[in-house]
Amino acid sequence: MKKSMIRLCFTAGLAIGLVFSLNVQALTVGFAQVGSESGWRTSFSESVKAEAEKRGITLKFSDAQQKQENQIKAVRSFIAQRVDAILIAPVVETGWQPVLMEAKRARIPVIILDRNVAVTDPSLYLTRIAPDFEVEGQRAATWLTEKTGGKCKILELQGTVGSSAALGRMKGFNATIAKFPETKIIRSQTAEFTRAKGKEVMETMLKAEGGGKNICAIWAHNDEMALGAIQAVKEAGLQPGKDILIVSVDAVDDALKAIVSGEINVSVELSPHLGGPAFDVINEYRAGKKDFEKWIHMGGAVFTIENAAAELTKRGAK
Ligand code: GZL
Repeated sequence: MKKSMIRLCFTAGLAIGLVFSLNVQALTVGFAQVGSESGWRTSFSESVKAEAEKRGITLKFSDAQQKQENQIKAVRSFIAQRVDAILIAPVVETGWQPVLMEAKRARIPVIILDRNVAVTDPSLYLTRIAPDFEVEGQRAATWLTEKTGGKCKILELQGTVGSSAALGRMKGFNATIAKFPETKIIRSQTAEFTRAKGKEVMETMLKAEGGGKNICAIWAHNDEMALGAIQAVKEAGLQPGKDILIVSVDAVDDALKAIVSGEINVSVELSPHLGGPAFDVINEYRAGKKDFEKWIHMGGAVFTIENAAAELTKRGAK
């Protein structure tokens, strides 16, 4: 082959490589986030933004203030702006089919992050990157039944009504305590995953239970509500973590600190670092991959007094 031909092929190859690398990097991604109701959610948002920055991705971020109609509006806006991909962290499971069909018609790939969507057509999104909420509930209940010998009266603070996080954690926790007839949830109410509502609802529950001396444990679907409940327990003259056990999920820094101080007994971790896996999927999709696992699991540890301090040091959050 003549030298000129070789040079031409080499130059062409370089040009294609350059276009590909620019194409992969020059991405614009829309992210419809739930809101900023919890420390975990804030860490999740910050992690996605930092990952986009690191990868040179233009991220269009929308905070829906926990309202699904705002999320749907944001997704429609991303479609109108012809973004390269859309990330959705759905506040509740239902109501997503129409807007996901609009994204599909616009040939814009969608990735579901964290909570789930209830749709009849799984082709409406590439994949979902999320923890297993039922396992989180099971792990919380297992710790509690082992700690109490299967005899415990529980007050439950539920997360956002209709969210797969609340539904899954409830299902997993209840299935585990069902094996222990003397372990019962005697009151259960949503506190919407927030600290303020967690305190408010727990104040009411403790009053209704004559001050709470008969209560063995509080099961909170996230740390924010647990941290609010702790304030109510203290105001009732009881010691959280001792008079009333506190079991929670998320393992945010504030909860680990509360574990170290003995005010929370256990928190089941879920990683907030969902951005990296999501951007990897988008790159793989743009490189031609079409068949993705419909659920990429994100795990976490179980933190108690035995390992919380070491985790805070590891996170540099002492
Ligand atoms: C669970 C996530 C929940 C967190 C809460 O993955 O959806 O929402 O547990 C947050 O802190 O509000």
